[in-house]
Amino acid sequence: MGFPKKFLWGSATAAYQCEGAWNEGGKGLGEWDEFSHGNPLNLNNESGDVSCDFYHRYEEDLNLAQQEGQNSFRFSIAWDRILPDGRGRVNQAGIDFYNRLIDACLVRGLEPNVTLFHYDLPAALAHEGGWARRGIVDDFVAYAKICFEAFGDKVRLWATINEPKYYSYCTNMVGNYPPNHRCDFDRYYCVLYHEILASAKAVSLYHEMGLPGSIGIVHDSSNVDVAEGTKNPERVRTIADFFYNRLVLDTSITGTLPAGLVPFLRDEGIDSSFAKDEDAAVFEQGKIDWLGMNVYNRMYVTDYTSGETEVFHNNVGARAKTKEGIRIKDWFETAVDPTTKRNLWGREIYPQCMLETLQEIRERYGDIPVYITENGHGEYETPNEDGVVEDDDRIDMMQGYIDKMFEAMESGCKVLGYYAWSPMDLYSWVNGYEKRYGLVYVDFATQKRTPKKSYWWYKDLIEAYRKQHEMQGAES
Ligand code: BGP
Repeated sequence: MGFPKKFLWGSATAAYQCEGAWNEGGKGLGEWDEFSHGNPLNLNNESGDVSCDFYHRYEEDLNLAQQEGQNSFRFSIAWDRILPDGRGRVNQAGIDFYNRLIDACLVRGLEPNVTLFHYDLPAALAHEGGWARRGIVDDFVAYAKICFEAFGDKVRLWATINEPKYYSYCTNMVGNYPPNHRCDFDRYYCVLYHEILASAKAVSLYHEMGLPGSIGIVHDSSNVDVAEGTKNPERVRTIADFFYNRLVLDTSITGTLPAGLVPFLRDEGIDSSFAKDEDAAVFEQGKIDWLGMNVYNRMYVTDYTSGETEVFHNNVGARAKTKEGIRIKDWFETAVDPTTKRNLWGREIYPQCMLETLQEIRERYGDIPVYITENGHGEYETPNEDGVVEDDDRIDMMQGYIDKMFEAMESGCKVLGYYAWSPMDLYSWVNGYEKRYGLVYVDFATQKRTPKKSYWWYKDLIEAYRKQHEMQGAES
């Protein structure tokens, strides 16, 4: 495949994390609005109420992205702006907002890459059981239909759901995202399954509607890397892969549930009654056109040693020393590689996972087109005396991952785009605003935007790619 002539260089956001305007424009209440307004598990006591006010300032942010040389912009639609009650009554002001946003992208040469669900469930649906209720599948498809009808003539890149696995993991295992269930395996698999079913139904509807674009799903890339010295490497790999990847990837790409998953769950005493025979046809008809991969880290695992099931997670940054991971009794546990760097929230920084995850996708699933829909680095940051953030760590980190992406492309992986998370600083789930990811610094008190050093690095990188590959007639 090599280097495509038209590569999408973009950046990615999500509605709740950047829009603000939580109670404007006819928006309904979201599960995250409720969580952020007083739940004691909202550890940093922050909310997306205002964030970087993208709802009002999107033109400025898109101008900066355009001037940086980007040619695509990833954002999500807030379900509760379109359907304030989750279903039924449509909010025209919400439709109008996203039409303005899409037009503003197009006029700047930014291909909109639009995600339908990025964690922010309407509160009305959350109260009914959220993604654990099978009926949500049809609610999601009805919402998707409204979006396809309203924006489908202009949007050519759609994603159904952002990180179904990570969403189910945080809402049901870690318990840090609402509705805050902990180590609940029944719910973890049930929510994940419903998301995948809803995604497949929406994909098949999109294809039936004959719209001029393509549709995918976004997975948080979690390639399983079994630590050296593991006694049962094959068992650990299979179980960890069932836990992290297979339900999303096998089902969305090949149209069939991963062989052996349901019997495995049954044997392990996990409720698998969510899986119905009639779903097979839905999966078969709902195969994605492309795969989005949010690449941050690998899953480095080894044999389970001892102790009860426990999740290790850090939403308070340098105030804790927790390394991210999990121990699942009798299955596997996260291994610690002391030679791998970590960010201050305890997550590995491991560029090699970009190469390994892309090669694994190609080996398993062939030439499915892939977009790196997110990659970025969270940091505490303060501008220097000239008002500029010199974010060399972010530049090093992202350059390292991009080099590995190039290596994967050279080896034949079909990668069509890369999106930096995020164009500007925005809300980081539960972490609040201290954990910054932007290429542009946002002073949240004044809403002033100032490009960081990484902004100029990304601009140069995009320009260099274009010179090298687009102008010299690389493969299209
Ligand atoms: C991804 C999410 C994004 C974003 C990013 C950074 O998993 O899709 O929404 O938040 O990770 O994560 P965090 O903000 O938790 O550090």
